[in-house]
Amino acid sequence: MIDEIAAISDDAPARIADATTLAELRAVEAELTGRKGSLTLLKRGLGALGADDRRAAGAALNAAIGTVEAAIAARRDALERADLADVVARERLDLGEVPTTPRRGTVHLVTQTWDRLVDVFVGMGFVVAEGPEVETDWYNFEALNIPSGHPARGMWDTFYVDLGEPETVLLRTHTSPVQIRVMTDQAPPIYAVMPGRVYRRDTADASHMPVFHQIEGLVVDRGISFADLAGTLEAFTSAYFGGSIHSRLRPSYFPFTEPSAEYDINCVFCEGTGCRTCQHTGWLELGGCGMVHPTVLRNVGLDPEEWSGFAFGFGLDRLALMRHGVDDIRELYTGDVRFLEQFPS
Ligand code: FA5
Repeated sequence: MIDEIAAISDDAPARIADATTLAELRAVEAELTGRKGSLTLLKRGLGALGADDRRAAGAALNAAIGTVEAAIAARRDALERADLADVVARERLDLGEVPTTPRRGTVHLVTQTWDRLVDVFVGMGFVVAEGPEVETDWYNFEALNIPSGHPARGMWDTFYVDLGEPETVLLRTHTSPVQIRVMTDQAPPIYAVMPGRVYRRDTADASHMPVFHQIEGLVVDRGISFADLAGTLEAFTSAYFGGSIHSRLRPSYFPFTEPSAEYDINCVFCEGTGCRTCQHTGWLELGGCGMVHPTVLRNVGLDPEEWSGFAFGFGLDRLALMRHGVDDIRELYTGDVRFLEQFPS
């Protein structure tokens, strides 16, 4: 038996060292010291030996089992530590390294459009002005020649803010009140654009949102005519959409301009041949414009005999849709990354 113990003992260290996983080590352990392991079986055979041999073999066996158990424990410890190191390496979240390959977001298409429009108009000599989104009735309606009870108020379905006198504070329905603020704050000549967010009680559909954006334009100087308005808008159209798209002005009505017009461009989807988006007219409506009404000039203390001007107000979101050939305004506001990432900034 001593020889058998020696043979197993000699073999054991290499077998234990060869186990490269905890599962392999458990198998080796079972083969050596498990219930049916070789050393365990030898131990069971001790009873058959004579007293002297039993004592000698028992001592050798206990020593061998002790050595094997210690080697297994050491190997288990090493494998467990390696396992842990592996898990740590695999699950490591090195926050210090994240910014080296970050997933970059992009500027939202509406913001890109806002910036681009401002760039085009600044290039044409305009300055940029902004006004508050919560307005008073005076700026949003009265000063723009839309007195209370005027049927034109129905053109803009309004959200009122429950502050002060009923229906005197509201979420602006257009960027036109910023015209009044600019004319009140500075003397002509004025060449300004005013981008901003506006609110209307409109139901969302393919071309409407209750919260959207406009860009207003205002020119007040001596001797400004309708030809200046038409020329400015045509120059803007080419600069923003490229040379193949043209503008046209169609007679319309706004209380704060006289004469008034709708600003249309060739349909960017069919380039004027007629399609579903342009309702087969070949034209898309993007905003309103006209010559600043004499009453509006008087409301801000300007003499209409001395000063004249033009104004326009375009749907900024719709300009974005037309430039990029998107046919549903709601796409801009769902926050779907698959849509947004098509417009890298
Ligand atoms: C106005 O808001 C006038 N203030 C424009 C103006 C300014 C006329 C200066 C004359 C002088 P209108 O309500 O038509 O006009 O709106 C202008 C543009 O805003 C529309 O042509 C359209 O492009 C956009 N628009 C209007 N309602 C919505 C909406 N619910 N969602 C998205 N865009 C809209």
